[in-house]
Amino acid sequence: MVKACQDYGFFKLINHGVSFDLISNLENHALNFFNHPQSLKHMAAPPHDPFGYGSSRIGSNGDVGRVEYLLLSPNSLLILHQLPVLFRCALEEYMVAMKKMCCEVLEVMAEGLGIGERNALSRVVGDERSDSCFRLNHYPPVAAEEDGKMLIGFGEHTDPQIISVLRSNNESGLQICLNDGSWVSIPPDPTSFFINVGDSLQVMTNRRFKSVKHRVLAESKQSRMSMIYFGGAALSEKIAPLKSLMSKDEESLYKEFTWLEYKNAAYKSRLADNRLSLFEK
Ligand code: GA4
Repeated sequence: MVKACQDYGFFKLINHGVSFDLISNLENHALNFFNHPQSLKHMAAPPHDPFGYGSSRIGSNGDVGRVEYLLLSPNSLLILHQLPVLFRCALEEYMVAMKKMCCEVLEVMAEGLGIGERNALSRVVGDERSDSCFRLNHYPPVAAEEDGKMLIGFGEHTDPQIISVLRSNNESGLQICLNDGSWVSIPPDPTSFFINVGDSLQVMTNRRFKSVKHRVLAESKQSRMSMIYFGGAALSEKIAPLKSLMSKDEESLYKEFTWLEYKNAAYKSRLADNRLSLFEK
């Protein structure tokens, strides 16, 4: 796991123990939601709020993609009462399972990194004030006349949080960027999860782990759906290299900042920007 995070910032998680029923129950509710008419879906989009339903636009700085989505936080779930109760229950249950899984993965990572304190990373995401969010992305099928064109579903970017846990249906599209700049397609696997190292974990490991650049191409003749949990820190948490990981004379490669500061900067940026460069020493 440590080697994968160092070399790619990405790996596939198998034998994760999350029940398939929990996953497919949420998937069914989500597909049902995306099958509703556009006008109805837009009712689940509070104005000036990144959360809720969105289509084509990603963030508020001019990025677009061939995707529609629901972006949620545990709190926004309470406000979006337009969503059916059973859908909200499925979302809540899934988010709880993802938070637990993020913590387990982060504990294994800490152990692999040789950090004595097993919860040095997991306590940040496990904190009850942690600012995590969740995204359902629905990529419509590509029409025959569009076949062969390179259509961008979700443009290249790194995730700002600590780790992200992605699960998709059996349709392709996800690609990750390797060190040499080449793009590699990730074969879909609906029974597994894919873990991305985010910008915050790159900082917490003083660049031992790499925040992975990834994107989604719209290339499938069936619709692709992915669900991603972004495990983040509490707003007031200082994002800095773990002392227990640093060798004697090692210095932090980053200026000090809180997750709130990083998040504010991220929300002002364009999707493909290198957000960490602002905080490098
Ligand atoms: C990328 C990872 C998550 O999907 C997200 C995205 C967020 C958004 O869609 O509102 C951002 C993007 C993401 C980073 C830069 C800004 C903010 C869109 C955008 C252009 C929810 C997140 O946390 O950062």
